[in-house]
Amino acid sequence: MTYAETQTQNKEAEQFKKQGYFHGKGFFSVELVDRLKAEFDHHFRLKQERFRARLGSPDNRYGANHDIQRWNMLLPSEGALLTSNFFADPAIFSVVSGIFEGPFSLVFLSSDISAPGSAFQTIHQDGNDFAVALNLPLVDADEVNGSTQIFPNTHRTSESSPFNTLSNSFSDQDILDRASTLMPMYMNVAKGDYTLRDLRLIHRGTPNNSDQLRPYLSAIFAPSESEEAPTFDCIHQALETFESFKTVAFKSGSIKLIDFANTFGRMVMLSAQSDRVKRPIPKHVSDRLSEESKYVLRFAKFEDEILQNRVVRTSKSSQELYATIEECRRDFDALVNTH
Ligand SMILES: O=C(O)CCC(=O)C(=O)O
Ligand SMILES: [Fe+2]
Repeated sequence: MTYAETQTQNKEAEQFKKQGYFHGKGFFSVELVDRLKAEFDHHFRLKQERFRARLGSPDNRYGANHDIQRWNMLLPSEGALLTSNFFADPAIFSVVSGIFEGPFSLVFLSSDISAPGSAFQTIHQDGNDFAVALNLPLVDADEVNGSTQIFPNTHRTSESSPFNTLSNSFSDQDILDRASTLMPMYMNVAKGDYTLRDLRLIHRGTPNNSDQLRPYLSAIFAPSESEEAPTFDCIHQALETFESFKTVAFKSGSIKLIDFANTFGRMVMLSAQSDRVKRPIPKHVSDRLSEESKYVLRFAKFEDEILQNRVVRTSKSSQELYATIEECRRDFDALVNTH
């Protein structure tokens, strides 16, 4: 990379730090996006069939697995969705590295799909903790099919506070109060664009009034506090618990239980620092990953032992996760009993 290019990417990171987002326009080729979409569509159809076979047609108020007519789907560990290395494209990686200024990892390689009939979401932050979402829209998105609405600058605690990566403590009500004095902006995107968004930035999904799905690929990067992780046995137990919560929650149709289950799943993957434990990365796939991709995926499970053994799996990390599983099981049972 030339010096001039480094400077440009630092500007992108600076813009992100100031505004809480960055919009890269016309970055990926439309051919690549169409190829990713063809694979995505195939996997999403299978996901919906699996969902219905296991849990019945989603007759909860959401009609989907995440929110009203909104789906989340983790991407598979195969095909162009992984081997295109889109999530760690060198130029994007350089911007993301400039934002983190320290170690980070790819915790979720997922997607946000709003289906026709989705509604305005409650205005929210995705969490109080700093993390970065890379979105790659698979279709053009605007006010008709529901691009995401954001409230610029709200990832910082106030207009005058500088960017930092500390967690904030805004409650749901604080977020609504803060947003009520500000103007949101539709982040309209075209195929080939990408966006980066601070997960603390206040935002919401908007209605999809078209007759087509509006899928965004989303890669979520989080700071890596250490290079240690729980054992795979422990993570598997946590993921089994997640599956059992989902079965109970979706069969009950209770939004409270569904939200609890989904939040638990996110927490497990965050503590594992990877969603690629039940989806190990085959050798023929990892052989096609770039150095940047291998770096961000270092907490994933790999068939290739050298790649897999880069992080230390300790009993201390496992014990913390086991304790959380127990606590959440008790909370979940209590919630079930009140229904
Ligand atoms: O898909 C979108 O436009 C935003 C969805 C979102 O913010 C969420 O589900 O947390
Ligand atoms: Fe969100």
